[in-house]
Amino acid sequence: MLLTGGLGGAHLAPTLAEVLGEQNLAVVVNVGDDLDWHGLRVCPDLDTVLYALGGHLDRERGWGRVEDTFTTTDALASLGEAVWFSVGDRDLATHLVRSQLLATGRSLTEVTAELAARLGAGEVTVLPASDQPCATRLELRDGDRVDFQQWYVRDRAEPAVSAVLPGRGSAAPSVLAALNAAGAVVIGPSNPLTSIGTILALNGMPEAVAKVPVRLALSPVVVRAAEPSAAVAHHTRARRLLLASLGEVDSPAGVAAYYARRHPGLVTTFLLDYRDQVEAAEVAHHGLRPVPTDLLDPKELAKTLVSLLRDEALSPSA
Ligand code: FO1
Repeated sequence: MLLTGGLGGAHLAPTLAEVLGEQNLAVVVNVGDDLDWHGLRVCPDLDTVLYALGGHLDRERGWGRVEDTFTTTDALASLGEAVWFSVGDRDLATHLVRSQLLATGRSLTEVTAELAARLGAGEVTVLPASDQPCATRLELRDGDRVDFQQWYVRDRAEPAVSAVLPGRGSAAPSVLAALNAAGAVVIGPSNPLTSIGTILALNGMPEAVAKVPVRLALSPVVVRAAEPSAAVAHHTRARRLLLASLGEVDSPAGVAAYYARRHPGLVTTFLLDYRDQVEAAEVAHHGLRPVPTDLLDPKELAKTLVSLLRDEALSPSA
């Protein structure tokens, strides 16, 4: 099983699907970034994972659909609407279908399965972390509270944050069932606070994850490598600012320390990039087993995951 936000998961989910076989992979996706936009339920992280699995993701931008147009957004602007959150015309279709299916009373889990089938996401099971709306809010240094997307998009992740306030909600029943049956869980290379932290803040989630025999996490940051793309650059800057605001360090050792402190014993093995292996000793110091690999090469990463998932599954669980 993979726990993920948007961008990080978009790269890892297809790789894990290849390594494990689509029918053996369930992806639990953060729903804290979700927002109601012009009466529609928009689920950025779910859509990023669904689009990545279905081959529709605009990887350049890091979200939305390839070759999308923004005619509707332009028309909204001409009608005097705020368009700081701009939605592509093809992407809009997904929000219309999701909102219409939700209006029939189906759960977000059921609606996501329907969308996954229609978007050609294959046999991978894509699960919202919760079926309840539990949008993340951020408390700013100046005392204001804003929704995650307001901070991340409208305010370009600039305001200093004093606290991440995960939405109140419970882990979706299908997530708990999947975790109960899982042999391994991989915590994806997503924002440890606003993507992974929000998943682990859901009622029932930490206990369920802790029961999974093999528990790996991937560093969301490769400090000693060039920025892969412009889209990731904003993502990285936002994560760095957020972690710095909260006194955390945006480095493999810093993220390992965060997981060890906030969720003691939850993560047993921590994958960091070989370019950052100078930090391996500090990761081990926090009680996580460091495993250097090439986080920027999906093939290399897949090989490491296969050997880890096979070895750890065979060795007595920690
Ligand atoms: N990110 C932006 O920086 N600007 C946008 O206008 C924007 C629109 C948008 C629409 C749909 C969607 O699924 C994602 C969108 N994103 C946009 C990205 C979104 O804020 C991020 O994908 C996550 O929420 C951060 O993890």
